[in-house]
Amino acid sequence: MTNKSTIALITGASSGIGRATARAFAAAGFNLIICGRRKERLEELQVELSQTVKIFTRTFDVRNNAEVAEAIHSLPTNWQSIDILVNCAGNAHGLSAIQDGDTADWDYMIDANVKGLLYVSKAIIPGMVNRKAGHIVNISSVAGKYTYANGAVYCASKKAVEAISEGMRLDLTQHGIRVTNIAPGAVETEFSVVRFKGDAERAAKVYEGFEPLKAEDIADAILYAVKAPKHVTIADVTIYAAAQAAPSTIYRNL
Ligand code: 8X3
Repeated sequence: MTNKSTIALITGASSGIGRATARAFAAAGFNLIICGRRKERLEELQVELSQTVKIFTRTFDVRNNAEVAEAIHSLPTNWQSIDILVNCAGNAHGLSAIQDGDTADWDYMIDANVKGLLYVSKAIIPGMVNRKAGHIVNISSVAGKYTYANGAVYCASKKAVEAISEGMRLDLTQHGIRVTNIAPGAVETEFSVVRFKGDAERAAKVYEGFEPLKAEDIADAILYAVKAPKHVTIADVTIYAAAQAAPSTIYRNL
């Protein structure tokens, strides 16, 4: 994929891995459609990155299929040929044993992490199929590789992302579309603050005693995957912090 007129759409671009990916892609010269729920944050990022490349923003909640379809289908003609889709929107809500789980948290995770990813993809894939080109990067998690205690529904949502990535690759390879699944381990972003509903102290403990991944570490891998030569598909990447061996196995200096 050449840098010149590459258009990438990133969901969840207002923070964390999505925002770091937007910055990495802008540095690589890609024009960007940055999407998220938080308009002001997207606008701040737009101001920052529009020094380098063309930036278009779209504010929507991936859980709302009508909003997603409207936001994507109403893109100006010169923004419609999306070359790269990065499905980054999604989060964890709560960390509880299954018997104590909050059904509103379950709905949020399934609706955003699974159904939201599908809604956005559904709005973009037909254009890629018509153009016989494209690259989809789905942000999964090591939680999609191994289930951990108190994380059944989050892990289930990420296992679904893994299955969707495989299924997309099976269905779309023949149409010239590459699919990359990236599974990060412990990345210090707003992830744990959101999971613990704003409890920053509890969130900070998740990353205590070791050097966690940064959002930029994941953005580097995403950029590597999309810049790979056309005959190469980076299918699946799992990324841990050096001190982490599995989701719940972290060697800490405490
Ligand atoms: C984020 C990684 O291990 O907290 O998806 O679930 S983990």
